[in-house]
Amino acid sequence: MRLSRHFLPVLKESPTDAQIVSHKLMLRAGLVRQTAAGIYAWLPLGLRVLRKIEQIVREEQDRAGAIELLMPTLQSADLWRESGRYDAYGPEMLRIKDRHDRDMLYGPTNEEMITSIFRESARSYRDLPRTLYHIQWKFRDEVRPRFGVMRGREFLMKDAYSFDIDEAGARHSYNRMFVSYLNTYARMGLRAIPMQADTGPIGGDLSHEFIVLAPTGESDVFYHANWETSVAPGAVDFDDAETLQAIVSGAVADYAATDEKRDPAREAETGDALRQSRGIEVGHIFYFGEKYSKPMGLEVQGPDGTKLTPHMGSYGIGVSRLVGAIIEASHDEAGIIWPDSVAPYAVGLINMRADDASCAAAADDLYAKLNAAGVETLYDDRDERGGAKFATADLIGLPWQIVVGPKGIARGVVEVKRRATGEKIELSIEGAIAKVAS
Ligand code: P5A
Repeated sequence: MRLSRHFLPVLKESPTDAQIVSHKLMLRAGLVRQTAAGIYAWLPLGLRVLRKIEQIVREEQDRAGAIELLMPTLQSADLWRESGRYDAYGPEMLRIKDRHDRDMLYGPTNEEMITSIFRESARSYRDLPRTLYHIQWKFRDEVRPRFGVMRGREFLMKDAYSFDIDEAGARHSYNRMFVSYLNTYARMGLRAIPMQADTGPIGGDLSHEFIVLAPTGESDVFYHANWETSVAPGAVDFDDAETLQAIVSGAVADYAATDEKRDPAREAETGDALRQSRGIEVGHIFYFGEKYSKPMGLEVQGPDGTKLTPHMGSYGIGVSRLVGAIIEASHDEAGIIWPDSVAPYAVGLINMRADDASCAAAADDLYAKLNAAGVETLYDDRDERGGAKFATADLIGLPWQIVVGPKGIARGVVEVKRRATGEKIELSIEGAIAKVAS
């Protein structure tokens, strides 16, 4: 994409209404614009990042055996009356009336809707286990929407729902998602620590939050120092219950909890390895058994002919919040530093001298070659000073910068800079393409 024809409204000044660095950078780099309190439009660059994150989440859900569908954002209040949550949910629920005066709502989550969909077609234990998910916008009328997309009112969530024949099956599904989450965040360059957590309005007695450590995070957290060096489990056998149990109980044994669940006994056990920090909740998983299936009358025929009520869990990832969380975890004074896996483009190609014919021809040629090699490139072909182009490139944080200047071109070389380290090397055109494509 040529920057001269793109829509990338960057801001020179730091916006005063933004308090935390990720929010400031998202506005400055032209990723989002607020359209109402806690509601954001995704501009082209931000949308590309959102889509990359969404795709990683999707691939890892698919790998964990979950099946994608898409449910609507608007829901009927009657569904929520079946579970008893319509009144219980409180003022965070955006309640709407249609022209026939029927009560509707903009979904804050989908436990009721998925239970009713599953109820219509699941007949026997052979229809279990199943985990279904979608990636869809949610609305929660937060009292204090703040920090940009971190705590929005409208936000994008991946929510998955598992249906199992009994509690043991449901715990297995829970564990499988647990492991899959660690891999999902690792692919985005994040270390997310699973922590025992409260279940709030979703319910149930088993729940973990996934927390990215950041000084600007909204949660107070406690964890074992081991989590600072732990790595994602990688490819594990999801169907081996023992392996899964070892990973999940290992995580819990290594002690991590949000503030509400802080336990003095565990603290004594952890000793001087106890760490306190602030963190961003990028995911939350729940096991709640029959909490929705029972009142909503979801039943299937068991192997012995008697009816059984499936045990359920739900699993959320804050897809739009992750954009902010990744920036909190990866930036410097000059701007964002995107991990390769979620970067809006892999390369920022900079023509230092738009007024120099040989420079422009070389940059055009390199741009064509990068495209042909399948490298996602943002080509800064604007009629601007080199300095302004460098500042924009650092601000928007593409992993690689390739700089085409008159002196280099005379010698047949360009400069390749790695945004994360600042390391610069001179390479031939072919060498530069090979470097960024690898
Ligand atoms: C799990 C999936 C649920 O809603 N029902 C379906 C369960 N869990 S949750 O913890 O309430 O939300 C899941 C994740 O969504 C993100 N999130 C938000 N992101 C941005 N702005 C908000 N206001 C917001 N609220 C929740 C979080 O990442 C959370 O972990």
